[in-house]
Amino acid sequence: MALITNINARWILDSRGLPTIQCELTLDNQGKKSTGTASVPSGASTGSYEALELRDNSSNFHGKGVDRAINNINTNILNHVINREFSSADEIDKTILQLDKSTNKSELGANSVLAVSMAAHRAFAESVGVELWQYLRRLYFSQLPATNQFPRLMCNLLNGGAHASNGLSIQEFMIIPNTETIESDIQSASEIYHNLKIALKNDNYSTSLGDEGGFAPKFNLENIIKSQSEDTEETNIIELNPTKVALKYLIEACEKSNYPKCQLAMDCAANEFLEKNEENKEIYKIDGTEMSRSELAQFYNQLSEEFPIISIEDGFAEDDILGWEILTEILGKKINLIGDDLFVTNPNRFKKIGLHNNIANGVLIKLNQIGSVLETCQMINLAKENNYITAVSHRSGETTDSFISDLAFAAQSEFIKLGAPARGERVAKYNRLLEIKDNIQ
Ligand code: 2PG
Ligand code: MG
Repeated sequence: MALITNINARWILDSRGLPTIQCELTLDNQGKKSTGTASVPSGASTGSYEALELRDNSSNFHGKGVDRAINNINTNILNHVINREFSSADEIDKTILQLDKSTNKSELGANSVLAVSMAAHRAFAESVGVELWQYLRRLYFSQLPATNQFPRLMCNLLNGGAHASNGLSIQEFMIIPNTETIESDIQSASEIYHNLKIALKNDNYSTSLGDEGGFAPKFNLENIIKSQSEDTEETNIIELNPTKVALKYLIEACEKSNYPKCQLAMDCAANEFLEKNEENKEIYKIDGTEMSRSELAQFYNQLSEEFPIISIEDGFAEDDILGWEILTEILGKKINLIGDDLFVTNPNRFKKIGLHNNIANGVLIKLNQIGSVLETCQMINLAKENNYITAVSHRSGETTDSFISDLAFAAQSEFIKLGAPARGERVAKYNRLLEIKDNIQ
């Protein structure tokens, strides 16, 4: 049993220069003090079914202040748990979850609850003298076979959608390294990233970065059409789609770096390019081309035949069950179809939307979509029980907190999605995986 002796939250800046919450929680275990510190991330392309991120909506920080959320921690939450004894961190989560009677944590804010929850898990790990991943594994994943398998990396090297202003409709173009060890996977990601930079520079594209540290070039459709039409008489707009150009740059960088086995993935974040056309009909508009549901599914199918794509996330919008059914029918047995905005790490939504309709075959796992470590781990276990793969993920707005690396390893998640191997808030996650590897050797 350990007594909570202090909780303190403050604002810090995240990777987009916006405020987020950092929280410290101190436990006293028979005189031994342990403090856990944690910071919460924040999304840009958020699904509408995510738990509520409480912002002040006042004149501070363009409305993005977190004073109300911090106040909820330093008063409401603190008053309920201070000087109380707990046997484990999930007990703290259960107590705090009872304080918010809403269905989406709109009373306390998912950012408030999560900050305390993550800090509590770190403090408990410290208090029993184990690494965070060991603590999480014991508490939530003890039923899993004891292996030290690392998750495969999803490294976002080209940014588009809501994470850049380059006009690319697809949000994330990722590589999935395919070497023997976590160290060489990370090394390959770094080498490919740098070869990609050289290739973009050589072709006079910008090497400025998007929100997740990947490059954000503006592929100019007119130039592409011009250069292709010199070789061929006919020009097929789909053939010339900038999405394909992006994938081509990725695969060429893999080959150039001598990693021909490296695989690819995309997060389409399709909510962002679902539009109403002139007839008020919903269509998907990718890089200027309007597509119906079945055209879009065929487009993905074609891409996955042309490129070594093994995973597509949010290929259809969060409410487009029919689109997801078509996609699952066409590609569900061949590649990973991951639901992010679709499932929002929410066990109830996963059951209602995923299991009920038998759509997708993977779940993206984001701590702040549901707002507590306990519920996140419940979601991971539910996915595993139903043979859905999991990908533990960062957010586009991040801090140097590397909790997701411990979580992905503890849960033996098939994948971890962690941005480009560049910029402090992204490399913190890569480097924590290296640290874990070193510790278990
Ligand atoms: C996503 C995430 C992370 P955001 O859509 O998967 O890559 O982006 O945090 O902006 O929702
Ligand atoms: Mg996503």
